Amino acid sequence: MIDDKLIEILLKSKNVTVLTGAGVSQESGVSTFRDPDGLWSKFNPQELASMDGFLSNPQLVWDWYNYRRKIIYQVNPNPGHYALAELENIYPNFYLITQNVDRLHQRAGSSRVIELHGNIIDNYCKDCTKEFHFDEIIENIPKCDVCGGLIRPAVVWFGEMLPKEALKQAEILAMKSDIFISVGSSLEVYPAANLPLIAKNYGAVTVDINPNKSALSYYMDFILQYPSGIVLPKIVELLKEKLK
Ligand code: BV8
Ligand code: ZN
Repeated sequence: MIDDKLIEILLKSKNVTVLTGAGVSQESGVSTFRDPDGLWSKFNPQELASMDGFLSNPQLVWDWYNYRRKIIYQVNPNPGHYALAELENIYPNFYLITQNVDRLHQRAGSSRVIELHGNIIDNYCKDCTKEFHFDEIIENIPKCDVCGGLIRPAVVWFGEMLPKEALKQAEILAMKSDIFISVGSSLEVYPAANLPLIAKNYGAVTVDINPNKSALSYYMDFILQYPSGIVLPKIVELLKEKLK
């Protein structure tokens, strides 16, 4: 499953960077946008996850995020999340860049996490950006108590800029990486999908962990077509054996 050469390279690496996508949460039961669930499959996620979609039907978009929040509140991190948290203990210069909004990495113990697309737990007012945290699911879309504006989830929608600081830090990490590992991402969403290319251009060894091919698999030095929940714990186990 895992090429000895990859383990050798990992053992020699100092700056190890991982970029995760929705696939890493799949084994926790958080399906990606293409939910088999009939309720949402008739909507195009790219429309729902956009300001236009929100403005044209705020309650529908709010319902969609509530549907996803309910799932996230019921699931747990999987072995892939925990393995990534372990890598943080093995490498002082390990960083985790995620496109995911479910905060499962943090729940698995990862602390050096860069969220490129925000998170689905927090909210803020669309007009005055006041932040709102709700302990339970609010069925009807709430309004800001300061300016009356609609409250929205703290995610980055399609067509919205990514948080500047997070993107800058991610690009610098990509440039500095000895090895850059993409896990569970189709690598179709930009600018996140630029990161493995930046890493490669700056000399990193690149790895793609995805049971299917991603948009950039053919660029990668190593392709591991297995579920992340299987292969990441295996990599950690092999590293720990060698580091004993
Ligand atoms: C921006 C938060 C400037 C919301 C998300 C035309 C060409 C190129 C780019 C563009 C274009 N038109 C517009 C753009 C820019 C656009 C973009 O990239 N569009 C793409 C779709 C073409 N990007 C943006 O809009 C970004 N902003 O660029 O601002 C700008 C402004 C205006 C106009 C242009 C530019 C903002 C992007 C952020 C969007 N927000 N999420 C929410 O979640 O509701 S992105 C959303 O998609 C999620 O974050 C999710 O992570 C991501 C999907 O990507 P993946 O994570 O890779 O997930 P995916 O489902 O695709 O793939 C999962 C993979 O897992 C699969 O490959 C599968 O095989 C694998 N898998 C399955 N099981 C497992 C597994 N892997 C491992 N183990 C398993 N067990
Ligand atoms: Zn407000």
